[in-house]
Amino acid sequence: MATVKRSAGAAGATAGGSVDAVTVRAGGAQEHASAAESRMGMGTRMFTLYTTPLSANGRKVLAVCRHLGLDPEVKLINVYSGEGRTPAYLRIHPLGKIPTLVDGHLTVWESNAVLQFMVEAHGGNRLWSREAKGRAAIVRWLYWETAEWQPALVQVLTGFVARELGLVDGRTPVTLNWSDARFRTQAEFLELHLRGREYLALDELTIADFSVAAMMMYVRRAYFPFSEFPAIAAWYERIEALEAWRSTAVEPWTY
Ligand SMILES: N[C@@H](CCC(=O)N[C@@H](CS)C(=O)NCC(=O)O)C(=O)O
Repeated sequence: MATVKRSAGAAGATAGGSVDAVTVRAGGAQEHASAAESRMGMGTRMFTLYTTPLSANGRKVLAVCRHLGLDPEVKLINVYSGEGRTPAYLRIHPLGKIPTLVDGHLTVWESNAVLQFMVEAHGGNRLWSREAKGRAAIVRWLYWETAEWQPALVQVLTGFVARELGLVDGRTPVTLNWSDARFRTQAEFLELHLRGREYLALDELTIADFSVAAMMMYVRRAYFPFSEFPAIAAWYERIEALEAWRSTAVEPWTY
């Protein structure tokens, strides 16, 4: 979520959690590159991910890595405790946001652009499509996620997420307005699309599913009106059943 305020110390200790399942290494890049290359085959280039599984945008890239069996160097940046604002990190991403991927001289920010780069450059086009029409079917959901779905959910969830991360006084009242017009417009759109479908963009799992599911990691705890949206509920259960999804969950988002 983009708008949760930072507060020194909050939630920092939880950043590790089960994310070691996606291989967290703070060691030297060269050393890790050789190890990764020997595991992944000749010619596979190592990359570095700056991220945190505490956030939806951060977790989506970790889950896709896990699903594809990619083994990047992961540097955990807890943006909620100010780690995105250090001079060292601001040199990598001047906006201080995560996730950011660095591959040689290339730096990629924006989580959905990171997903696209990972599947093309490192994932053998799995969770992706080699056809222009297939790619268009996927990419429209990536844009929709950034432009419509995430902002709609942020509007409902910001106070709640801030409280759960310990960024605001625990006694601050939190309103979860699932009647919010902007949310309902987008949720009804998603619900209609998912009726009769297993996955969002194609007949198989793609990065569109990981992207759109990412913000859902907050909602089980936040009384999302699943009974009104049965197709969303069934689809999200399919995502939750994925090992890649489960293994990248950390407190407080572990249900
Ligand atoms: N649209 C961006 C949003 C990135 C973003 O706002 N990340 C949040 C965490 S989810 C962040 O780093 N916030 C810290 C800050 O804004 O200082 C993406 O999809 O990557």
